[in-house]
Amino acid sequence: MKIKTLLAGVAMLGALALTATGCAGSGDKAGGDKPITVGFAQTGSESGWRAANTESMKKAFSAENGFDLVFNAADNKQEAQIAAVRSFINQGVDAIVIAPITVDGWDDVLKEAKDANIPVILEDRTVSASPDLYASWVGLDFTQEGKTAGEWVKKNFDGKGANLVVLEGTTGSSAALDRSTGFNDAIKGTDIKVLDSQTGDFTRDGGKKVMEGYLQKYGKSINVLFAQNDDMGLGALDAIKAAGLTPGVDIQIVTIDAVKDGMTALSKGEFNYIVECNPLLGDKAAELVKAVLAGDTVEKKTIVADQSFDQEQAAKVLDSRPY
Ligand code: GZL
Repeated sequence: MKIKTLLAGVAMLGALALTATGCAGSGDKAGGDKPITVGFAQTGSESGWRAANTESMKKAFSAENGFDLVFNAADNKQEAQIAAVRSFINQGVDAIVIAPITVDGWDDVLKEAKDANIPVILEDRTVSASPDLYASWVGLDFTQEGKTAGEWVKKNFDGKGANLVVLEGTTGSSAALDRSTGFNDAIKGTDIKVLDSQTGDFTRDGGKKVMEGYLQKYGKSINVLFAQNDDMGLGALDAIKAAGLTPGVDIQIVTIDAVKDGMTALSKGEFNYIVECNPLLGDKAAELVKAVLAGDTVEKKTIVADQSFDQEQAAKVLDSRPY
């Protein structure tokens, strides 16, 4: 990797060379007493998952851990997020962390960061830009999450002529794209009919509005809902109850995330199955920033493990859940 090669070469030339190449601070910043300034471009505050992820990142990039965090939440708009990254570059931060709202559109600003010799770490979602443009990514296996949800639907509904509706996440996000891929692969070849699939943008309000439309159009013919995050599923609960139907019984619900409110709904029998998506990525992201600034070789990808829960398991673990 360019930065590492540069540092390795310069290290042999001694301190003077370090100053000459502008890497002088890099080594100090990783281990010295000067705080590491990190610009973090968060998607926004669209869901309970995002709140837990933001809390994890702020705790990890704290002053006592040697960081000076510049935080920006982009209100789920990619153009605002790219503008935030550009402002971090102009501020001359030591490193940038991004939770990219969508996969496309990152090449130019990532090139600008590279040209400014500011390493970028991705957390949570991924991008389509070349891996040469960022130092590392830490996140989850969204395809597997979708597959696990699909396997539960197949196990419980194949052979029954069931009708399914889907609440997709933010259009163009790797989380929504990959969950759809994994889910659709899992139900391929079954007699489960997908009546409709629209985005609720990972929000409760979005989930409620789209579910209201589904209920008007398909009514009681809907047997199962796959919501690509808990928050859209929680919004759909309101619509299902307002239609006089019993969630978890008339319409069975599988979601992804396993945040507190989702696990509560699952333990109460309103949801039927949840696939976890671990938001606690801050410590690993902070470890990667320090390693990259120290010139260490880092893994290009780190995938954090997930688990899944049925109603009985949720009731058992609810009080001990970390988020
Ligand atoms: C997944 C994350 C998704 C969550 C949603 O890692 O990107 O975004 O599943 C959140 O709850 O809005």
